[in-house]
Formats: sequence, structure tokens, C-alpha cells
Amino acid sequence: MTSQHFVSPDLIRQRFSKAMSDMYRDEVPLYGALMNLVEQTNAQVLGREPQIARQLQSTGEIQRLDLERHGAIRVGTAAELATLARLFAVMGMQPVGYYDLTPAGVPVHSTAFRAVHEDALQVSPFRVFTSLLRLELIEDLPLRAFAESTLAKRQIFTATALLLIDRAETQGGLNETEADAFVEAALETFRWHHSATVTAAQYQQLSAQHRLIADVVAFKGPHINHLTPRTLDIDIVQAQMPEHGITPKAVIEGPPRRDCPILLRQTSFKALDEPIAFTDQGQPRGSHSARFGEIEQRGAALTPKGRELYDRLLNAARDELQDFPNEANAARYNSLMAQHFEEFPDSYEQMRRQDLAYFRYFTTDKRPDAGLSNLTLDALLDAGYLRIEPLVYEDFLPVSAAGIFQSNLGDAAQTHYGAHSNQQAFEKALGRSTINELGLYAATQQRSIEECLAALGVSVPG
Ligand code: OOG
Ligand code: NI
Repeated sequence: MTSQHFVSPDLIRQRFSKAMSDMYRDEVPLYGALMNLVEQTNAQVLGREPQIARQLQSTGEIQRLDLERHGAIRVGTAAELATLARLFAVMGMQPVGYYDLTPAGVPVHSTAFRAVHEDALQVSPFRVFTSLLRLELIEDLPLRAFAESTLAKRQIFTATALLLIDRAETQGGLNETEADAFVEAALETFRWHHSATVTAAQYQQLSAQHRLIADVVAFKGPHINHLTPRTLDIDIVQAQMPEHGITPKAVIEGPPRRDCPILLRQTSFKALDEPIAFTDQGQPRGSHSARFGEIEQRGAALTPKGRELYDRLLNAARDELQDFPNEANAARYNSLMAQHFEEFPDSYEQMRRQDLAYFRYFTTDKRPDAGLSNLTLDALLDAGYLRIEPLVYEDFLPVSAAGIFQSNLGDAAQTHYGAHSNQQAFEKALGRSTINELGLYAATQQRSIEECLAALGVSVPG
């Protein structure tokens, strides 16, 4: 079979993302309400700010905006994580980044499966934040053994999904019929189950150790716990959520509001309490909360230098607050953040000149005469031959992710783990290394520079 019979992994991902969204909207009606709110807000912003509309048009993001979403799942074993990596690879998704959540008292470490090339991201930017439970952090040994044996008994993939993953690997792709069957079979892994795999008492024990441990161990599979649409103005959505019957978390995670958005800002609403039947109950008599809603606003990807500045300012604001942000200190937190972030230049040109963010370069209508070959990028920009747009941040932020986890687990779930981050152990479980996101942004920026220089007939400056 030749490759022209294969459906592109990007299209399989696009179909899967849509199927996941449809399933989640059926299961969690509040997600539909949130989607509508985000859609209305985005239309408002595009009408009100023609410059944002132009920017999104020139980068092509306008076409992916409505498709854009990320989900999150949590798995329990190395084998589950490794097979997930193979499942996501069928859809062109690679593990990007390593996030350690233990400093925030959440016993997991994580990566984000996503497309890595700008052309693939354009077809579907779907991402899945994927966490692996760190069972070695359960100090109660009998409970740890119980968790391990419970997890060892479950199979989170359908036989068809496993068969099609194998087939994609050996054939080098999937044909139309196989791709559709794959999407349908893969979806099953992420479905919600109304019955647990443990008794009510066992659930209580796991939950008392950490609610997250119960969420991973007590169920048939890694149910998708949220799907997050992308908004162009998160402050509007945050302010309007209560009118739509949705209560947001106390503060927006990430950088403060700016003219030139950077990285990622996120807010969420609390997990729903859902009826569950435990194995010693015929009917759903217990309950479990895992599934919540989240929205995000994405801004410019930062260079290592920009990221260092972001981390320093964030830490300074949090140190000064001397507590986790919460309802009581939210106003003070927001003002501390605004104060500290004054130090971060709020113009794309300054961010570029100071090497704080990554950009995509575009040629303009202005065409050169002969003799451009010695001009630097700065000179080409100044002379109006080139213009820039920020490269959108495609990844996550560990401090924000911890805040999202915490707001859904409740403060009672805060535990202090002495353990250190262990990227090596994570990658061993994953069966491969994770990709450094900074290299991906640098490569995208470089490709856009080279395309521009070729179009202008300029040799690459040294
Ligand atoms: C993942 C929480 C992190 C984000 O957007 O940072 C996250 C989880 O609760 O499993 O989704
Ligand atoms: Ni999320």
C-alpha cells in the first residue's frame, strides 16, 4: 500500500478533536454553555478590535480559533502512558515539555501531546495535557500495593484501538476506513464511566490519600477531565461567567492583562459532583468530582530570556503575596501582578529587540531594488520590507497548571512531597524523550525568516 492511500495524521487529529468535543458536550452541558460564551466574546473582540482581527488573519490563526481546544487526562501506569504516546502519534501528536506538579502538592508529572510543526498546528492545534500518577509518593505501602494491583487489572484501550495503532505503525499510516474506525475506538479510552472499579470504602481510602489518586485508580480509564476553548479576551469571559450560572476560580492564572498578550492566561470552574456506583452498590449512591471547565487566552511564545523574566516577575509577586492566590486575596494578587509585570515590555517591537519573544516574519508590499544583501533583519524591518507577528504559545505553564489542579481538588488536597522532579523516570515510562518546546519555536521563527529572505532575494545574514 502506498502513502497516498493514507489519511494525513493532521486530519485524523482534526476529526478526533471534533469527536472528543461532541462527546464532551453531550456529557457535560456546561461545556456547551462555556463554548457559546467564548464564541460570543471572540466575535465581540474581532468586531471591536480590527487590529487583532488583522493579526489573526495574517497568521492564519483566525481559521483555527474555533477549532482550538486542549484537554487533560491522568493515567496510572508506565504502560498506559507509553501506549497513549503511540495512540497520539497516529494523530501526529508528540510529547512536548515536561511539567513537574509535585512542588504544588499534586503527585503527578506531565507532558503535553501536540502537533509540532506550524503547518500541522494550523490544521489542528489540539493538545492533551497528560499526567502520570507518581505512585511512589503514596507512603502507605498497603494502599500503594492496592493501587498498583487495581491499575494492573485494567485495560484502558479497546482491542480495535490497539490493532489500529499497530497497523498504523507497520503500514506507516491509516486509510480512510481505518482512520474513522480509529477515531471511534480511540475515543472510548477517554469516556466517563458511571461505575467505579473499587468499593465505596476503597474509594474513600484512596481519596483520603489524595483525591487525585482516587480519580486515577478507581475508574476504568482516564476520562477526559476538561476541554478548553481559546478566547480572545479572558477578562470578559471571567466577568460574565457568573451571569451564565458558572462560578469561576478566584484568579486568572498566568500573566496579567496586557496590550500584547504573552504565554497563557487560564481560568476554570469547579468540578461537578457526579453520581457514581461503587462495586458494592447496585445503583449510583456515591459521587466523584473530576470534570470541570476551563478557558484560556493565548499570547506570544517567549524565548528563554523572556521566560526567565516571566518566571522572576511571577515569583516576586507570589512571594510578596505570601500565600496561594484565593478568594480573600485575589484583588491584592492582581494588583501585585500588574505592579511587578510593569517591568515586562508591552510592545511587540520592544519584545523582539530585547529577544524576549518569538515571532513570525512576513514580507510586505514593498519590494527591494538591488543591493539589499548586506542588510540585517533589523534593517529590513526598519526599512519596511518585513513585518512581524508574535508566534502563539502552544504549551502550558507549571504554576498555572498547579493552580488549575488545586482549584478543582480543593485546598484540602494540598500535600507536601519531598520528592524531586524526575524527568528521566517520566521519559522511561513514556518510552521516549519529551521534546523541548523552545527548540520548536526557534525553528518556526527561523523557517519564517528564511522564507522571507528568499522571497526578497536576500542572502541569510550572519
Ligand atoms: C490538568 C490541569 C492542568 C492546564 O491547562 O494547565 C491543565 C488536570 O487537571 O488534569 O489542564
Ligand atoms: Ni487545562
